[in-house]
Amino acid sequence: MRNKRTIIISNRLPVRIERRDQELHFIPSEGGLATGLGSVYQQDDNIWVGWPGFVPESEEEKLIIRERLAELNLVPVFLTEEELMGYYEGFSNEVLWPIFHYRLSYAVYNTDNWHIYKQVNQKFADRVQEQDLNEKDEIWVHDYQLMLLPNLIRQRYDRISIGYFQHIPFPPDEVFRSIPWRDELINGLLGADLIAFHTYNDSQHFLNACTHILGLPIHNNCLHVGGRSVFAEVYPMGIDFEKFSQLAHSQAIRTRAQQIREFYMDRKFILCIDRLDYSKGIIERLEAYESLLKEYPEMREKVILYMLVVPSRDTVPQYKMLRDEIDRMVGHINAVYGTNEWIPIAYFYNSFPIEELSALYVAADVCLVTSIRDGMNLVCKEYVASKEETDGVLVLSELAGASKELLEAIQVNPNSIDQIREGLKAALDMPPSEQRRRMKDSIDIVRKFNVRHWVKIFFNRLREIKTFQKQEMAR
Ligand code: GDG
Repeated sequence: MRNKRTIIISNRLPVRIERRDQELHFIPSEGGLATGLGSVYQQDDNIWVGWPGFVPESEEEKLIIRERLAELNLVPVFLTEEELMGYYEGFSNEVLWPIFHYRLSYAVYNTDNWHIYKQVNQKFADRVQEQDLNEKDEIWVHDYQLMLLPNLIRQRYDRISIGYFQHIPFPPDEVFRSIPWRDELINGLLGADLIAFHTYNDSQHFLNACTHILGLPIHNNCLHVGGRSVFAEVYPMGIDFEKFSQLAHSQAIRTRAQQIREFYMDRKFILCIDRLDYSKGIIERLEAYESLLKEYPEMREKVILYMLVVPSRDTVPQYKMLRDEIDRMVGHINAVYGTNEWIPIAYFYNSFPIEELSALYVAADVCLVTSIRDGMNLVCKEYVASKEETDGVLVLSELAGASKELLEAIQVNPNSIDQIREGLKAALDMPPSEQRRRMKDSIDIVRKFNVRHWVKIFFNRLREIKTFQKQEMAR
């Protein structure tokens, strides 16, 4: 009898494939999830199943990719351009993403895309089944692109342990009700034994949807589904604290941070890093920055807003419009307030290596996060982890999941331009002793509840639930 295996499943595999000089190159991802789960999927016979982020040109290329990925314990689910359009761009990003971020008017309900979403979830389930699982194995499904998968796996394996983690918010049940296929989505998740979210509110919204939409009875945070107990719980995700802390301490990064500060003439350095997304409040932040320059003219030439926006989903119409609007506003603010000696905003629509990100975190006097909705927001935690040696202040949206943990940040409502402006002003004026006191508390939290801790407590709980279910069945 073989040992127990763990199978991680997410939309994207933790690797990037590039075709250069007619050869395929495999670049491992440095993302937080990949680091946190690295110790899991790289061990023994464990695997990670997902889309490799690449559409092969031939069957022969598929075979090469499959073999190369197998060496890394990765199993690819190949998707066609049509599947990607319907499942990823269409259903995941034009229905689930806007609804789960409370943007009802952005949703585009298209039945064909829903069918493709179902078909792709089935394709993932088929690929999982080919892995020769047994009932002792453990499965961890990640995120909203795969909401139907837990139940598709459950139909084939009665007793197997299945966990699901949702990285984005879960909206109030009346918002969720807008989706025509909401019952199937909830039933899909209920195939799992443990359904986890970043915040208490998200888990409560999910439980409310189960009772108000499907009429399921709940006992505390436990649902009874076909004789099985299913738990909805809260596991706020952490970051790889050690990595960001070590980078921030390294001489190379400190030198680079110093160069950045000198380049911007030691002005007060406000940093924003986000993917291009309407949930991140980028427009609101630009309005607040303009308002700061207008209301406090003495701040002009004393500050710089360094804004890194990482390209994302820019074939979806709302994202394209957002990008145009950002271009327009940055142009407007720089043209109206800029001088020969000073450009108020340094804006980059690009992606930088992690070392450059780390140098920016070290250099920044203020990190400004203005999400209108955010499951967690890891950028603010990465900033905190980079601030053991240098001063800095975090201005954080109270509508990002991280606000429930980072209570010493200056918290603002991102829908209020006045609150963002005043939060920013307070951060810029904060005495160093207060900066250190507040940052120390935040560092302690981010260090303790890091990504490895998150993975550990999630699996511990999944095992505890399995034991509980076995005892329940024996009764
Ligand atoms: C979703 C949820 C939740 C950014 N620019 C570059 C770069 N990054 C990295 C950051 C950070 C990550 O991307 C962004 O994570 P966030 O959490 O801020 O946001 P989402 O991408 O929307 O993530 C979110 C998260 O899932 C986890 O559950 O917190 O709420 O929306 O790690 O460092 N990395 C590199 N270059 C860049 O230019 N290398």
